Amino acid sequence: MLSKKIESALNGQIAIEAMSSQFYLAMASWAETEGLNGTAAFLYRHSDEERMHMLKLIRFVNERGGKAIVPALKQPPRVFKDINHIFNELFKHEAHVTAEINKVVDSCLKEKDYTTHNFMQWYVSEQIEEETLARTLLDKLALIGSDKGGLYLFDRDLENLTASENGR
Ligand code: OFO
Repeated sequence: MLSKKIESALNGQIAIEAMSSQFYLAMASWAETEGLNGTAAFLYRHSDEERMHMLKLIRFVNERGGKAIVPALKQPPRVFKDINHIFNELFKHEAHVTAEINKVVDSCLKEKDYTTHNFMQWYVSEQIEEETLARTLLDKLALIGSDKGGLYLFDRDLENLTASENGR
């Protein structure tokens, strides 16, 4: 059975995952309208993954005797400056998510809720992967600078990466 404190921490995390999904969906849609099809495919997939993170939490809260709260959705930004802006925002957002996940993990230890602590480890490893990927993409973009050919290849690489992940 979840304590009220952990239930509310997990509901907070549900809202964060929902917000992440919306945020990346807005980025995906913007990228699609800019002709960045690989970037759009990558971000649509990322948005779906965040929704999956949210669902996993909802199911866990309910299974452990709590009540999951489906959060209201905030309007994400409609316009992004360029592809660098997108990946900078994505990286910053993931770092924020990691900090929030760490807070939940910390509360689990304080409350001696080892079951939820164990469940949250999946999110901890997921964040390591996501932050590393975002950092790698930012590094690549820094190398490319304003080179149009480089950007074209970057976008195509993201298309291939997403196609291979989807085929998994
Ligand atoms: Fe990328 O954030 Fe979910 O956990």
